[in-house]
Amino acid sequence: MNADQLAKPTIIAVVGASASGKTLFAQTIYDELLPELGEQGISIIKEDSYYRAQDDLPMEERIRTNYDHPNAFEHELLHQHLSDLTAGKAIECPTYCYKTHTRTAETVTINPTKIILIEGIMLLTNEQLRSSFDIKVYMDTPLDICLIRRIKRDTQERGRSIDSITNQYLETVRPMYYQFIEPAKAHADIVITRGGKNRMAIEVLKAKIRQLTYNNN
Ligand code: UZR
Ligand code: MG
Repeated sequence: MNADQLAKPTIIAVVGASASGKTLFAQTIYDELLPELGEQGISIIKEDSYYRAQDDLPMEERIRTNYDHPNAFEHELLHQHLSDLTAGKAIECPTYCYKTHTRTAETVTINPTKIILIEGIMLLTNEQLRSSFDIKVYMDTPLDICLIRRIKRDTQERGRSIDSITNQYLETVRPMYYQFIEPAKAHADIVITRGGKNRMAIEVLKAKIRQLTYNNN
């Protein structure tokens, strides 16, 4: 085994409000570096995949779950999975369905890689998780822009009505943002303005990832 295979991976967390551009930002970096670094070089994980399974709850109760609270996520499992990847073991990542509000039967195998990108709203609220991240990036997108994006996305991709989106927004998304997400900005190393298409921010992260990959620092 060479030094590269023994090297501890670098875990890069991308956090911020719902619909702030986390997925777009992380996915763009992943897509642009994958041809160069290969599947052993870089992987991507969503915190959303770790929303708790709710098969034991009827639909009326699943609808009432506060999905904008740290407890909605199985952070223990995510932490275990990051430890496994760090130890060089593959994981079976759950998949989550926003329409049925629970996990599907499938899992996705993720192999250990030198660079692990992970994105989600509550990643910095958990101390154990926080300490496993090497680079913490916060998407500081204004909340009104996030709301517009969320209305578009959730009607098109997550099967929601405008009424359900706006009710959820006032009841949980907005208050929980101020309670949990915005305060976690203090833990970030890098704060990104203007959302997931901020080209210079993407290039800066890509340059850092290349440096970590080729120079190991
Ligand atoms: P992102 N969410 C749902 O709407 N339904 C679910 O079953 C699980 C999650 C929403 C959640 C949160 N909130 O704001 C958002 N609500 O998904 C997080 N209400 O996902 O970071 O991709 O926007
Ligand atoms: Mg997302």
